[in-house]
Amino acid sequence: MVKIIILNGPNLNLLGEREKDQYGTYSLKDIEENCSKYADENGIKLSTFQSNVEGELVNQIQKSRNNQDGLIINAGGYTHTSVAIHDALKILKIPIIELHISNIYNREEFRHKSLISKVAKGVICGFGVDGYLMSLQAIKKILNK
Ligand code: CA2
Repeated sequence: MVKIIILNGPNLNLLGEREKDQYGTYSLKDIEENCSKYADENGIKLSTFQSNVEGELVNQIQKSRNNQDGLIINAGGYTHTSVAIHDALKILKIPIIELHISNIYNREEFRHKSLISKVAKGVICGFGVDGYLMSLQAIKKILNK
């Protein structure tokens, strides 16, 4: 069974509550339940983690180096600023998918730069919350090769 973790960064705990035109109407709980269903049907042991705190995300990334086969991360606003998250991800030897609900390249200029892309196998962005399932499918395909 492959082990995959989905990490979500700051403010993503508020999904479905505000900015619905940008991020949709589903809550993070809805998304995680949907991903868990897919995981159960596809032989994936799925873990999920959300934090608004940069260091907690770094801790979780470090833990993943010994007990996960793949990692999906929507680092939220830290995508564009966090050297610490970039450095923690760089240590991992497992495939990493960078995920964004919105298309960060057709938004404000400050969102066009990602510190995560450099250490990610690939990026899924702009497909709304469907991107979470797409990321799971993509990482499963990489791991089954
Ligand atoms: O599109 C994405 O997934 C982002 O990672 C979301 C981040 C944003 O800073 C990135 O540039 C792109 C922000 C997440 C904020 O989520 C909210 C959800 C509901 C209400 C308010 C914010």
